[in-house]
Amino acid sequence: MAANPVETAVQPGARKLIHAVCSHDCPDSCGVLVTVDELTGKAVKVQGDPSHPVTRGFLCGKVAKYLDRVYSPDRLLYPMRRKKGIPKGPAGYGAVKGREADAFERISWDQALDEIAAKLTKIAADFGPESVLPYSYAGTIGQLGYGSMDRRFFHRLGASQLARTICAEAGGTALKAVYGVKLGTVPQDFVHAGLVIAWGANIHGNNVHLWPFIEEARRRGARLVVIDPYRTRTAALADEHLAINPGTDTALALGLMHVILSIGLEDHDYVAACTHGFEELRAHALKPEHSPESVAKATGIDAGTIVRLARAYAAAGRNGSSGPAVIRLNYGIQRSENGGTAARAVCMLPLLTGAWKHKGGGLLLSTSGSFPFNDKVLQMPELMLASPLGRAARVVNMSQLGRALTTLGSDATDGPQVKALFVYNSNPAAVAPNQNDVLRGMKRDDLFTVVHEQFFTDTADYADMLLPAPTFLEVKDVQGAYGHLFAQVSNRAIAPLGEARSNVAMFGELARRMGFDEPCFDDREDELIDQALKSENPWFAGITRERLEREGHVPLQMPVDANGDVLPFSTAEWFKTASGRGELLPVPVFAAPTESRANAAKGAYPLEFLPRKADNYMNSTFANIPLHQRMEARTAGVLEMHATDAAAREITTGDAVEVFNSRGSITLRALVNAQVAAGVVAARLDWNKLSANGANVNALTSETLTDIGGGATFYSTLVEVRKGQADIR
Ligand SMILES: Nc1nc2c(c(=O)[nH]1)N[C@H]1C(S)=C(S)[C@@H](COP(=O)(O)OP(=O)(O)OC[C@H]3O[C@@H](n4cnc5c(=O)[nH]c(N)nc54)[C@H](O)[C@@H]3O)O[C@H]1N2
Ligand SMILES: Nc1nc2c(c(=O)[nH]1)N[C@H]1C(S)=C(S)[C@@H](COP(=O)(O)OP(=O)(O)OC[C@H]3O[C@@H](n4cnc5c(=O)[nH]c(N)nc54)[C@H](O)[C@@H]3O)O[C@H]1N2
Ligand code: SF4
Ligand SMILES: [Mo]
Repeated sequence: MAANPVETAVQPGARKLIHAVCSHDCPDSCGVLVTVDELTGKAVKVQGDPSHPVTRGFLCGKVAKYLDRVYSPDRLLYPMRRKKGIPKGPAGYGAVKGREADAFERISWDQALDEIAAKLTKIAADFGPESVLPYSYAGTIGQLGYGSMDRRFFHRLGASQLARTICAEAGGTALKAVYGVKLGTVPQDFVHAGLVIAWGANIHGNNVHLWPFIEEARRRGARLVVIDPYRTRTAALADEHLAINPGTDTALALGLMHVILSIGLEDHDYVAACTHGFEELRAHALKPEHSPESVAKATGIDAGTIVRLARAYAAAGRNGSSGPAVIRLNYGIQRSENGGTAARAVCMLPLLTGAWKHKGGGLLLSTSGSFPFNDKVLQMPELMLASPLGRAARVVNMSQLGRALTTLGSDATDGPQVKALFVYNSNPAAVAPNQNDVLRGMKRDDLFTVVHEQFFTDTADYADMLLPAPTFLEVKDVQGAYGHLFAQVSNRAIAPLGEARSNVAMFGELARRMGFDEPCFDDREDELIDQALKSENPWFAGITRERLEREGHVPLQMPVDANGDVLPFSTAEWFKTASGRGELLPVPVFAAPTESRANAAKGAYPLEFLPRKADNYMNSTFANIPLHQRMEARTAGVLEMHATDAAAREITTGDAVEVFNSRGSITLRALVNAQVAAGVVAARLDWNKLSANGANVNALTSETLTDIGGGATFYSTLVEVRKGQADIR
């Protein structure tokens, strides 16, 4: 239809407001209002949606200045191919920041897609389709961008499947083992709590939209207790900080149970109605090895404190004067060798006290199970049967990428060697554990690597083919959340920059070049959103694309009690376990991580290392943005250590230090402070190429997997530290 020039003429200065959703890997999934200049089509402002009950009109420090990222001069804007003869890795451009493009030549999308299709077709024919490995995580958590057309593509190809374990699998599996479903306390209801325990949860840094509800609860008299080996911003602002020894949370949870059960503070009626295995758990928890005195030895928290916390926890919500106890458990607890068991043990605590019965009580790890998105229709795993494999493809664990790229295929039983790596939504060169093996694998000349990215990340340095990706302002998507209960549509606010193409469009077009002729590869955003929302589950009743487009965010239709409140696990109907109850079996057994001081105190690497997330970055995202670097300056490139450990090594603040173990070595600058206890040291995740010797904290972490869920064990890492020779930047 011809445009009417009168209607489409735009007045200078005219603005429109578009509702989008922050797609970063954060529990808060904020509603974002984007102001767009209609004449230029440029976004001029982002703000938190004031009408969203959890966003409440503000954004975190990382996203408040988002236009710095969207319009960064460093954005990847065109497809590029590695120049012939240029080696992979930062050496390819002389490792000079800003010279990355020198290693590549610009090509058209047509050329790029044709070449990638030809390469993947040949590799699949020569080595079997499982020699292609997709690698993606949560660059975007929009349903479509995270996993829809990409999965269809790789399923139809017969590529290896990726087990996406790197973040939340141990804890998520643990939560489901106890409750059968990933649900938790409604975040807005935290205002009614009388005791908030942040357990392995850096709320102020990683989940800031929960904070105002906790502050409100504290104004009404609640206490905040933080259980974290590191003195986070959250811990510094709390009423009490318990600096637990890393990896000992199972012991603490059992110690709390010991006190509660020995005094008989459990809620008998709730336990009888809603749990399974109580008598076994009770007998186990009451063993002497779980007494406060024994637990104090393992955890480093004194016995009196354990008794006090247990009593306060059990009493909360019962005496009428204060609100109930709520635990904000987060994934920090499960990045440890026995982290799955630890999460399971903590998840059992509110089952003993019946905290779930009260508004604002219970536990929140993730609410993602509340969103019945139709992943099966979005991802179509049945396409694997239409692939040349004709069966389900092998599964490769993303937390062992180094192994996958360097040793997989050497044994006839584990399938072909990985010959093609297709990376999107992720920066594995920086975020995957055991980095030296990862990079050794990525350097392989016989590995064909495609990277779909917004920036020249550490992973882009190893690409054969680089494709430009959009930010969330540039694509339409639908999103749930793992920290609230609102479904949202994210509208496209601005046209993609340069030649950026969304994950959906890119994989759809690549499928055509590969000759995949199923109609599903024609689906685009609106069709996929409709499919995602098509659900029999009543919690999605009345939630349609049109409604989300109109209203921005819509609350899930969750069951409510007589007062209209959503109280998960307040009654037995909520549990989705095999027993139909809160599952207390098998009883959680404490074992200190193999790689911890408890087992290696006199070994070569005596210090426990916390390779942490930065408060002002999102994993490795934002690490290259100058504004964020300035916000993070105090701790970037720094090793935080206790005075005792520093003195023993003749180290003082400002010294260059080498942090090392059998896997690798990095250079940092010492900061002697009280953020960690003696025996523990901490540093931040950054880009390798922005770090002093071109390697970040993951040069030290291992590919050991968690006890449950096959997750990564970043926080079970032993190191030694010595004063460095060289002066560093
Ligand atoms: N600013 C910012 N926000 C983020 C992210 C980010 O990188 N930066 N990342 C996002 C992502 S991907 C995720 S998964 C979430 C994660 O959010 P969180 O689960 O809060 O993540 P972590 O920071 O890994 O861990 C939380 C805390 O656990 C502590 N911890 C480490 N080991 C142990 C232990 O053995 N026991 C106990 N009790 N605590 C321990 C750490 O010191 C840390 O302060 O945050 C999201 N939000
Ligand atoms: N040492 C240590 N390592 C860790 C952690 C830790 O705490 N310590 N945390 C772990 C955890 S919890 C997680 S979740 C992982 C996170 O690992 P990743 O998911 O790899 O996270 P990011 O580093 O944020 O990288 C995401 C990349 O996706 C890109 N991206 C964003 N949107 C899109 C898009 O629409 N399309 C495409 N193609 N790309 C896009 C971004 O530019 C960014 O470079 O890291 C893990 N690694
Ligand atoms: S990163 Fe989290 S807190 Fe920040 S804007 Fe995005 S969803 Fe909100
Ligand atoms: Mo994560």
